[in-house]
Amino acid sequence: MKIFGFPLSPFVRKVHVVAAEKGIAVETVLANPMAPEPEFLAASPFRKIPALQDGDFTLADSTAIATYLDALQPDPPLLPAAAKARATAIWFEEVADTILTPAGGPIVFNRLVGPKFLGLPGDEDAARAGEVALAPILDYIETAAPAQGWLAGDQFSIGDIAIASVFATLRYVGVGPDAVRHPNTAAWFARVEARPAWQAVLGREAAIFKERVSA
Ligand SMILES: N[C@@H](CCC(=O)N[C@@H](CS)C(=O)NCC(=O)O)C(=O)O
Repeated sequence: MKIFGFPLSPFVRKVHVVAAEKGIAVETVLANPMAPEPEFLAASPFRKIPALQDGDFTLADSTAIATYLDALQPDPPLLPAAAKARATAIWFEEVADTILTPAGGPIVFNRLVGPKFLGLPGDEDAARAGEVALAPILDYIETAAPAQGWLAGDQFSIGDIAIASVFATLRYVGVGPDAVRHPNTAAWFARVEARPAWQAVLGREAAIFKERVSA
């Protein structure tokens, strides 16, 4: 099974962590939406990463891919069965995808992706506007982060993976939860980072970056 994308993307990281939690072996195929290879385009008609190819089956969108992986290998479940916990897990995945990423994206693009990877000048006003947008979202997550356990309750879920995946991207530009202002969030994030699946994915990611930077 192939996953197309670049590991800096929180959506790409999310599906890699889901696969790792479930013990599903995946091959990382580096894909650049701005210079798409035909194999990637065949899997992602709108040129978004991540995309997946499993034999003759192709799929794009991290939520769709996570749903596919969860159905292929239900154990461990990443969607709680109980109504409130399941809905809460989806809520946090949505917060990550539609609230946190749009706020943090301009910071990452204008301070890292544009200047360092694409040779484009960063728009510092847009990055600062992203920081302003990010602050209340981090404060909200602090109100929801549990002193113990996970965002949707006792069970680690797709909500934890989605939010932590955005934090891992934001860390590349030095923003995100602050241990003093957001102690519960920082402790919860440390618990996510201690998981073997997370460590395996982040280790592979570090190796890819090292290779690309030294190339
Ligand atoms: N809802 C999609 C979002 C995917 C997405 O926006 N990926 C970004 C990278 S973080 C992308 O491919 N951007 C390139 C483009 O929009 O052309 C998902 O969950 O996979």
